[in-house]
Amino acid sequence: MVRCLGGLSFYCLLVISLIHILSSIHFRWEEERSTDGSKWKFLEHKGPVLAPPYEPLPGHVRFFYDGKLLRLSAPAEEVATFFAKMLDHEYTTKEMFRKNFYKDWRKEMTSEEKSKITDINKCNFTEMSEYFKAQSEARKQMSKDEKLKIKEENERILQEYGFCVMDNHKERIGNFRIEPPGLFRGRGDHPKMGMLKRRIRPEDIIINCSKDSKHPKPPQGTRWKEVRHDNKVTWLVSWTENIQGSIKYIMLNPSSRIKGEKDWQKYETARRLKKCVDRLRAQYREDWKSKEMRVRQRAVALYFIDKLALRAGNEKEEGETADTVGCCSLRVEHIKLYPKMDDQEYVVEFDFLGKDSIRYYNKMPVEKRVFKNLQLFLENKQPEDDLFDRLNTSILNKHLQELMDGLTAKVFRTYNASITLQQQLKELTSPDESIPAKILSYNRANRAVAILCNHQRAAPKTFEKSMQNLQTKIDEKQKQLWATRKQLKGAKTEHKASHDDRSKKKAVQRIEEQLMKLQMQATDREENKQIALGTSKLNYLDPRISVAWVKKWDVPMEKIYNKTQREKFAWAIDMAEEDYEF
Ligand SMILES: *[C@@H]1O[C@H](CO)[C@@H](O)[C@H](O)[C@H]1NC(C)=O
Ligand SMILES: *[C@@H]1O[C@H](CO)[C@@H](O)[C@H](O)[C@H]1NC(C)=O
Ligand SMILES: *[C@@H]1O[C@H](CO)[C@@H](O)[C@H](O)[C@H]1NC(C)=O
Ligand SMILES: *[C@@H]1O[C@H](CO)[C@@H](O)[C@H](O)[C@H]1NC(C)=O
Ligand SMILES: CC(=O)N[C@H]1CO[C@H](CO)[C@@H](O)[C@@H]1O
Repeated sequence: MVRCLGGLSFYCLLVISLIHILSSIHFRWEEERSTDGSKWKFLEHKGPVLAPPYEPLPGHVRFFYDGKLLRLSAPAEEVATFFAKMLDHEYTTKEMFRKNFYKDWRKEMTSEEKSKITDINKCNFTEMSEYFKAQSEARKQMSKDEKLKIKEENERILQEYGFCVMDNHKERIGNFRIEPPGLFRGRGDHPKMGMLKRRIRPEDIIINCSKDSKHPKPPQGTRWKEVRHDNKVTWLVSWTENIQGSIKYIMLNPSSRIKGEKDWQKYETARRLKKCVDRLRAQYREDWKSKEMRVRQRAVALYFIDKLALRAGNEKEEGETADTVGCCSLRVEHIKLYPKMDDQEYVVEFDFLGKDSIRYYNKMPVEKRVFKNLQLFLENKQPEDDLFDRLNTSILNKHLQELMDGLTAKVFRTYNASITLQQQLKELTSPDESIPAKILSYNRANRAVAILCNHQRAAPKTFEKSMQNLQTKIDEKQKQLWATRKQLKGAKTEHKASHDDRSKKKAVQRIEEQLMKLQMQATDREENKQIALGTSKLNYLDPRISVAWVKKWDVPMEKIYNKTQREKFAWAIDMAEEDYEF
């Protein structure tokens, strides 16, 4: 403001009055977070890196329509190249994709082009496609020097745009590049597949920064849509994408101190584990054969953490005195080995008190090498001796850090819980089922995860009573349905006015729906008797998986997340698209 008053340009006045107008508008994000107060006092950044402008194709790359050469105008050519780049992909054979693409492509054509090009099946994109393939081949063949140059240029851009100053800290910005235009893909048979994902121009972009900072400059001859100064949010830049109409943000890198984003970081770490988990597994399997006892113990402990989602040590709450253990503090008395049990070989039985004194009991067949190692670890030990005598929590945690930056036992849990939820949701959701049925499927997926994480509970005391109440409601609804059906039949035989007939029919339908909803609720409650869903939901499941699922199937968000949870996951609700993949 002070800075502005010094210059007192028209632009500054405009910005100030804009702020006054905007400050009266409340956005969802802020409403939910308002109690947190302001996120920063000073914020300065350089704005986004826009997608590079379109470079027209060289003259020798031709496009044919109905066998005849056709020179396209730059806007039409650009959109055609998006299609050409995907020509080898199955997408471009899909009817829906072709139809959506063609419709949006026509919007970019000149009227002459529109009159000439009337059938997408007569378009020949082959040369364009070949050209892009050759280009990508050439990129692979680049010399070291050329590669280095590109790397240096990227580094320069990172240094210039990749950081902001928030209060007294220089913070890394997450995704400061704006996605280039292209064709929307979507998952499965998305009805919008093939549509043109438009180029984001400065005029689409809203900038958030301090009044008294150096505002980012739009490219020469353009202007930003708006410049705002809102310290209740941590976004630096936002725009609305045209396919789903959702708002996109540029925000700080997970490494920043901002709260909420810690959560994000946690799940990003779990996603990094996803990428290297195969390597880690290969490594610990190799280590089972090590000559060193401490390495073997470490490797078996890691296997438990990976496969059983055990905690690393006994992270006791302050004042907790119960004899609880984690992986590293397991004692001989906590496991039993069975070379053969029922139909299975090499079974390990675990029985101990874990965090919060929740009993962990599990029988699991393990690999032969693990079993042999365990036998070795148990040799000449008393029941109260440590199973892993050459290991403690700090050694294990240090080892995990070396394997992957930020890796802890908890990351394995987060990874496994999240990936399991995603798989289960894919498996259990059928596209045609009703919303209540979808919610039941969601809760089932969530339950699979809770069981995996050992989030059990005793059945609530009120369980039987509340089940009975629900059953009474179901019985009443059932009677009501029969009665209404009967009336409808009666109306038909008496040739009553068709209007009455219709409203009876509607009533039957409505009651049927209500009945189904109650029945779903009963199933859900019964299945949930001894499982606590809250813990995994709040701590181990990447909320973007759930948000994406909700958006994909048009399920109301409040059926999945209650108010507290929606506040906690506001970042995910704003960020995740329906095609988000963990
Ligand atoms: C498309 O054009 C290429 C030459 O650019 C030609 O070899 C090919 O036969 C054409 N395809 C069709 C279906 O006309
Ligand atoms: C997750 O944990 C379960 C049970 O411990 C295990 O069977 C499964 O292989 C794990 N999944 C992944 C992807 O790690
Ligand atoms: C874990 O073991 C290492 C090496 O034996 C030892 O230096 C360290 O103090 C131990 N840490 C704890 C917390 O017991
Ligand atoms: C939302 O659910 C959590 C359990 O995950 C619970 O602790 C909390 O009280 C609930 N909040 C509201 C507002 O219902
Ligand atoms: C990038 C951006 O616009 N971020 C925030 C700036 O402030 C407004 C409210 O004034 C928020 O809606 C934006 O999310």
